[in-house]
Amino acid sequence: MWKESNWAGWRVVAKLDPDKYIDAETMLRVAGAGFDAIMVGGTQGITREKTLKLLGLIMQSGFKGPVVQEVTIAEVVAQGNVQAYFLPLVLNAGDIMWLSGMHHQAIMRYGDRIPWNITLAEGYVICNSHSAAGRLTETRPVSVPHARAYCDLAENILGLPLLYLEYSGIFGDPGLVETVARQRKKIHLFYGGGINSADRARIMAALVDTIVVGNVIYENPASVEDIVKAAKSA
Ligand code: 1GP
Repeated sequence: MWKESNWAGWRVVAKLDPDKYIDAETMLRVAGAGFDAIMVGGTQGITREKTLKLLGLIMQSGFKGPVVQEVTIAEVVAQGNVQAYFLPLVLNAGDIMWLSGMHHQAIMRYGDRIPWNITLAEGYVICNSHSAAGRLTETRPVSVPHARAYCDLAENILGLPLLYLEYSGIFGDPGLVETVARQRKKIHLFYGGGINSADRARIMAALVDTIVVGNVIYENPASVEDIVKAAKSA
C-alpha cells in the first residue's frame, strides 16, 4: 500500500480526464493553482495513448506535486510515469465486476508485476447514479443510511484506507457528506462532484479531508485558483 504520509495531507486534488482535451494554457493554470496532487483518470474512452499524452502535458506544465493514476482499465497503466496507482472498489456497484471482479482479473494477469508499494485502494460510493461512472457500474441512488453503512463496510469490514464519495457532475448533499464524516473513525474521506466555485469548495472541504475538482477545470479554468484557496482555508 502507498504510504499514508504521501497522500493523507492532500486538501484539494485536480482530476484530469485523458478523454478530455486540455489546452496548454489551462494546464499551466492547473500547475500553478496550488493543487496538492493531480489524479489522472476517467470512465469513458480511456486509452494508453491518451493517458500518456495527458501525462506528458502535465510534465511539461512544470507541476511540482505528485501525479497519480486512477486505474479503471487494467490494460491502461501508465508504468513508471506516475507516483502511485489508485484502485477504485465501487462499494455500491450493481455489477460485482466493479467491486472486485476487474481487480481479480488484473491480478490473475499481471500479479507478479503489480507494484503494491505504490498502490492504494479506494472505497468508492457513487452517489450520482446518472453519471457515466454510475451508469457503467450500475449503481442505485444512495440514501444517508446507505452511505453510513457503506462507510462502515469500508472502514470496519474491508479496512480500506480511503473512502471516496463520488457525485461526479453534480454537487452533493452536504448533509450526507457530514453524516459520513462524523461517523467515520479514521478512514480518509475524499469528496468529488460539482465543485465549481469557491463557496462549494469551502462547504465540502470543511466536511472532508480532501476534495476533488474535475469538470470546472475544463469549463471555467479561470476559477481554479479561487477554488484551491477556498479549499485550503476551509
Ligand atoms: C469526478 O469526483 C470527480 O471523478 C470530480 O467531479 O467533475 O463534477 O468536479 P466533477
